[in-house]
Amino acid sequence: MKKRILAMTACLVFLLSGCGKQAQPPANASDDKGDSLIVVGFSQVGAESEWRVANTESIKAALSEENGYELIFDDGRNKPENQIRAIRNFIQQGVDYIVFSPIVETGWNSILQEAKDAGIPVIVIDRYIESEENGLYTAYIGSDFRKEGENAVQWLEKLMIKQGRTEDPIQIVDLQGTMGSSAQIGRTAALEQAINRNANWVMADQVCGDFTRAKAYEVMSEILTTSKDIDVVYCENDGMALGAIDALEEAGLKCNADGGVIVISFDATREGLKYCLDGRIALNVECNPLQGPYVDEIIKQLQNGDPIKQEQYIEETQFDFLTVSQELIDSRKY
Ligand code: GYE
Repeated sequence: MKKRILAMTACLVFLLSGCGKQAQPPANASDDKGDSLIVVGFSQVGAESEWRVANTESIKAALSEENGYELIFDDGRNKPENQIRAIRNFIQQGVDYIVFSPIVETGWNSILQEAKDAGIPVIVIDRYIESEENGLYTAYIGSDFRKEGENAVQWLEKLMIKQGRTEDPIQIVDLQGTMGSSAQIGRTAALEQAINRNANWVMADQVCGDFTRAKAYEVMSEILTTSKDIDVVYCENDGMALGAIDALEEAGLKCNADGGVIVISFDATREGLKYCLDGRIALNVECNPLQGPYVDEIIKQLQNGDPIKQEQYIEETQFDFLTVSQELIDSRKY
């Protein structure tokens, strides 16, 4: 940390004097400040969704300079190889901590071993890592995606019973998130299991929409060219729900839980909840992106040598077209 800060300070002083500016920082002020800042490298998945943007903002706000941090942010642009490169750079720069949201669950063992060998604690956020060895990361903070999926399918099971639709086939389309990501794996698994236990539920189509509105619109439009006999579209995030609704409405279908196509979504961003309020999304299962304060707390605990919780799952809820309200949307932070 020291070396980097000193080099940067030297550069800054050089630039300032070169420009002939009078106000130079007092000799040691910047050094003192630099030395006391905790340097964190943050490797983010990308910017594929509203959820992701809110997640990035939350980490940036919590790990701010005023709060004692120097944050080095890297956008992985949805490619694991970019994240590996970013983490390797963080190690070379000698950061104090690495915060890492893995795009997919596998393929991280050797880079995490490099971080471990360098003595840099890694805090995994949002999605999980399937690691063969224990101790390759220090802490995890995120969501229970399997539980989110379970909440969604249980809600649908209850609705189907209420509507007396337990015999006629229920045609379900699953728009999946990025394949191999924990959010996709958990949410898809819950739906597949529910289809197995409900004799009249049919997986009409299962396609990857990559967590983006554009891709979901494209794949949903394609599906609709072969069949419009669809009862439920299970969208594994809000962006994809919006894309699917664009395609469904364009094809002349209505999206609602009362005789129309039942759209289920995850995230419960403000935009997603607006669709829920007008009934176009029937159910929106919350996935909380505001993980910055949790990361800050863990780092502060590690700094103080206090015990930490190794795994933390954030509390989440769900909203349907009957329980959502304008006040709730207005009070939403993302
Ligand atoms: O649901 C989706 C995002 O991993 C929980 O990734 C996250 C998911 C989220 O792009 O919108």
